[in-house]
Amino acid sequence: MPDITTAPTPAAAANDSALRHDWTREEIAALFDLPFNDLIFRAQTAHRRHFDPNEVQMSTLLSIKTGGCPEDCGYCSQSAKFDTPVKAEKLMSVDAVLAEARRAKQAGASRYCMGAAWRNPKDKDLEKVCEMIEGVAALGMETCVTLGMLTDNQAARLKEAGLDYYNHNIDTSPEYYGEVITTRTYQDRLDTLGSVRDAGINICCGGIVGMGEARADRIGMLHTLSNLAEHPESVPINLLIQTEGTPVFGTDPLDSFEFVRTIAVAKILMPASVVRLSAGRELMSEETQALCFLAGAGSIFIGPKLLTTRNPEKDRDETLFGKLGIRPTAGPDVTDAAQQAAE
Ligand code: SAM
Ligand code: DTB
Ligand code: SF4
Repeated sequence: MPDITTAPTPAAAANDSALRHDWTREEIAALFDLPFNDLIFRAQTAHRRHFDPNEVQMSTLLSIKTGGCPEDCGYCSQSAKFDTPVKAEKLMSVDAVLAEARRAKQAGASRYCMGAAWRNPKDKDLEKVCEMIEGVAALGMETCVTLGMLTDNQAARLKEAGLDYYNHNIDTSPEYYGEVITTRTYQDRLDTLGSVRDAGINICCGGIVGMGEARADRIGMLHTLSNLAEHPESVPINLLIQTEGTPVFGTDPLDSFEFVRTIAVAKILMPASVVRLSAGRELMSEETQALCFLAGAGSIFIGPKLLTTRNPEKDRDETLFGKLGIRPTAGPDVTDAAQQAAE
């Protein structure tokens, strides 16, 4: 029997509490290579230093402007470059968005995330999005938007409207990026993240796995994220949802344990960040999702739809959370008067 007080794993786990921004690819590769139990133990230990392990933050997504996007992201159902079942629609009205947000709040979401299929927002459209942000915040929910690339001024305008989080993903490693997207560069994405950070908005930034990339690319993606000057507050790890007509359609599915490993490594590298078990839960077993929570996933999307694809139904999620004893993280408080005015 090994002496567990001197075995390398608990000692290594003790060192995982400090926030580092100088991870090397070799160190990240070594984490991916750990025996599964050692990796999950370290990730869960790191998670418990910063979070209640039985709480999961719950957000709901809405596509406020669907389809017709000029970008060519090879995974996306909303690109105008591919023939997919998703048809282009106009930007939704503020009232319609707020009606959906109220429903999401009643269903238990504490954050409302609004996504638009734009390369970048026009200033006129940004004003409408600002009204949506103000309306959602007045309901007592946190706000998140993902609108494509931003200028410094646009980021400052969103901050002024009270935006809590901006989602903008690097998607994959710098090396694999060009295989998936050609219409904007990795540096474009980092520049937008810089504008969001400078404006004082929390960053939600992660990527997609299961697009045919190698483990080296998952390492490269997490290397970029963990070596940012400040870690993103939220790190969504999306499992590719395959849509017919997109270039990545037909890619071999990623092994579930490799997905769980990606969550665990993200948690060890960025222990104070909330790692989001993002797209792909609809395709996962209860057991895989439970392993993701054990690996340190601290947030999910709830509600039957993501942007254009399905997410697990409420009943299925409630059954799972009941079996696991998972509680939703509480949302922001607003005064009763402000809330009544918004309802
Ligand atoms: N148009 C904006 C942009 O790309 O910056 C915002 C919306 S976009 C749909 C937000 C993110 O969703 C993408 O960066 C990508 O990481 C993720 N995503 C999109 N389609 C996906 C899919 N089929 N499977 C998994 N994740 C996906
Ligand atoms: C993120 O990283 N994942 C979400 C959110 N940010 C905007 C989007 C997932 C989209 C899944 C495919 C769809 O529904 O179209
Ligand atoms: Fe457009 Fe965003 Fe889809 Fe890329 S991921 S095609 S930018 S909607």
